[in-house]
Amino acid sequence: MTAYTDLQHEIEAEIKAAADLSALDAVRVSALGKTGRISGLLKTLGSLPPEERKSTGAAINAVRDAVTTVLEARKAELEAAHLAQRLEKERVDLSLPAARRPRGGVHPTMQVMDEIVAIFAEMGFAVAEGPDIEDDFHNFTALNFPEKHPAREMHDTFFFNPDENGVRKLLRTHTSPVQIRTMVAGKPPFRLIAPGRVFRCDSDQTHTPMFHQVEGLVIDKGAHMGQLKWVLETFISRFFETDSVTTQFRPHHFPFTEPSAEMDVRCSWEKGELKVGTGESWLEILGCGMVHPNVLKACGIDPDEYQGFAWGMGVDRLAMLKYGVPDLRDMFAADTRWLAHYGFSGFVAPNPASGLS
Ligand code: 2NL
Repeated sequence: MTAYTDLQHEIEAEIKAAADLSALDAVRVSALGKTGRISGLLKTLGSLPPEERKSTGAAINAVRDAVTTVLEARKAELEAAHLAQRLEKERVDLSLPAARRPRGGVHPTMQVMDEIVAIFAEMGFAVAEGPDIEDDFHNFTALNFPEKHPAREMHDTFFFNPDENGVRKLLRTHTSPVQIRTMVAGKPPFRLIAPGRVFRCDSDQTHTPMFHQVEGLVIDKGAHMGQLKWVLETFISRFFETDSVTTQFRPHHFPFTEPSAEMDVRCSWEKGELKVGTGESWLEILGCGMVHPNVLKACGIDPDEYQGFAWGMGVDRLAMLKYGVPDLRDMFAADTRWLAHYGFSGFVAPNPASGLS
């Protein structure tokens, strides 16, 4: 049986020499595969005299079994080596510090926007959104702006060039059109806020051509100014995280509300730092009023059945006040050093329960 022993040794040597799993599989196929060397030997059995078949068959099977055993052992060895190599290569040391501190952060305007949304959402207000590009009807006409109102003029509003029908679109100057669209599309009662960017053709120390606003609207049968006062004072108390909120309402004028007011909160400035709640100063926070009957009519709501109150506030200014940003123009300078100082973590969403800031 030396011929078989030689073959066995030859194959075993090849198995040992196989450097990886694919080389080993090639050896397996060439030895044990359908047309492999050992299978070839088994096929010769039929041509042997019957008395030799049994012993020769047993001898070939013994070679096959021996080769199979060596093959399995080498396979296990190569697999273990492969796994060890992968584990070494893909090793992660979880005790290492992060490679780099995360760059960027949540802009104070967006932080405050999220805080405002969180407070009103908890009070049961829905959040509505709409397009930045608006038309005359939703931005002005439905809001009871007289045809010749100065806010419609070029110096306040960014108008687009008129289209082929002479209709000119514009960049919304407030988020009120969002509420108009919501009222036109739905049925009262409404209780919603509309956060978003707004645009006015105005740029100086206290004005940027783009800024952010949150407006609020309540439409219901018995809505009244006492509720407006409660909603706004509750908001101020949560936003500035103080229990002692004193407000004053100064008469004002907006085309879309009647009566209209501006609301101030009592505050003090100590070493340039704002404290809301107590003090001798008043801080102007927002404008508000009872929704003008003409606005309700423009939205298909009967002013004899429903009434409402609304308000609007500038988010960027509130962010500056709450977080001590001194200059409005830095807010939109896109300076990453400024953001590193004034920015917030993107991993902590404002929540009235766990804390706003
Ligand atoms: C301000 C004043 C205000 C409103 C916005 C409003 C919206 C509709 C109907 C009536 Cl659909 N009113 N919004 C009301 C009063 C004041 O904003 O100084 N914003 C920065």
